[in-house]
Amino acid sequence: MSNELMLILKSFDISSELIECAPLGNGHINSTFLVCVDNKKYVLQKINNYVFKDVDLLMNNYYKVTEYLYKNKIETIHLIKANDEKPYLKIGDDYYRLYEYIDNAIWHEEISNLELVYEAAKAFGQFHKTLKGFNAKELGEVIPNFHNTYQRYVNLLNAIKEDKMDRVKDCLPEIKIVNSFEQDYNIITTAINAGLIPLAVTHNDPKINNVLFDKNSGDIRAVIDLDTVMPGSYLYDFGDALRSLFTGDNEDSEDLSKLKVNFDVFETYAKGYLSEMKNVLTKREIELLPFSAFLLTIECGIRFLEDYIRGDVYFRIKKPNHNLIRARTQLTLAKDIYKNLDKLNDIIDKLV
Ligand code: GN1
Ligand code: MG
Repeated sequence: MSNELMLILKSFDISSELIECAPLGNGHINSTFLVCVDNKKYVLQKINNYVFKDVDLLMNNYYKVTEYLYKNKIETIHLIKANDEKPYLKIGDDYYRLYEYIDNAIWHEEISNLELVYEAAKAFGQFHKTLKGFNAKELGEVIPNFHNTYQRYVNLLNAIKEDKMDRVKDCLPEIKIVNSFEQDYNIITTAINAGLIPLAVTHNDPKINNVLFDKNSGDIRAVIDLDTVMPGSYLYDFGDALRSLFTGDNEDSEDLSKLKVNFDVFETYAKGYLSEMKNVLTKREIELLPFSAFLLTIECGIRFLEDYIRGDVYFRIKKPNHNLIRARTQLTLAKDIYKNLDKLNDIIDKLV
């Protein structure tokens, strides 16, 4: 057992004998471990403080939201407080959090059937609906302008101008695609500023693998990965969930023909989400549901492209062109969603 790990656990008041510590999950940002001590299981995460500049703010959000969910009888992550009563631990420049492992639960990396899509949509709908009672203004902005697509675009333009790694020459077609949608990037933020869309508590990483299901019954258990919970728009989560479902395991694929709208998935997700949120969403939000899938997808492409141009400083990569490959998949998908917006709007019209 490494001394560092022992010290960390001790700071969370756990001094029994460690049995096992193994990597868990496959996020791009934090490092996550399953830690078994005596007969209890915990999740230990080293928080990436390059990505999350203000860990104290992040962990305060995390704590407030999980407490609120818990009080409202929604199963959630139970953070263990460190010896100084903070819900995280700082050692030198490193930050850690520890929480109880949610046992007898499974998650799905991919969707094997539409029922699962429906359930995941319901889980995020339930998350939104429950947190509607929580004032979003009580939360800090973990990553400022996280889903401000226009700002993401400006960041990309700056990276292109600087071109420090001399990589712009490798991605001219991708830059051209991004430029062609410039007029669409501020549609949601404009509606928020005009008061047509409320500021709400949003998850901001609504992937299928962030929903835990009961191992035996298959019922929804909890929504996890709460790092990016912050004030935002319900549309950010709706759009990003569809982006991630349409992408499936093709985020790294060089076969771009797979990056397409799946109408059944869209309809099922919308159905599941609206079963919880139909009476909460405003007219403008409902109108923008299909558009949000496009916007969040192109935004993700913009982010990967910017990171490729800057030299892969944000997203962990496994091969040299990884972020450019990721950008290509997301831009291809975004174009396909855009092309099909009328059909997607018809689906929503039918549902409401
Ligand atoms: C990052 O680490 P992971 O896979 O949960 C990113 C998301 C992106 C996603 C793309 C904090 O999430 O915004 O959509 O990669 N998270 C952060 O795969 O930037
Ligand atoms: Mg995540």
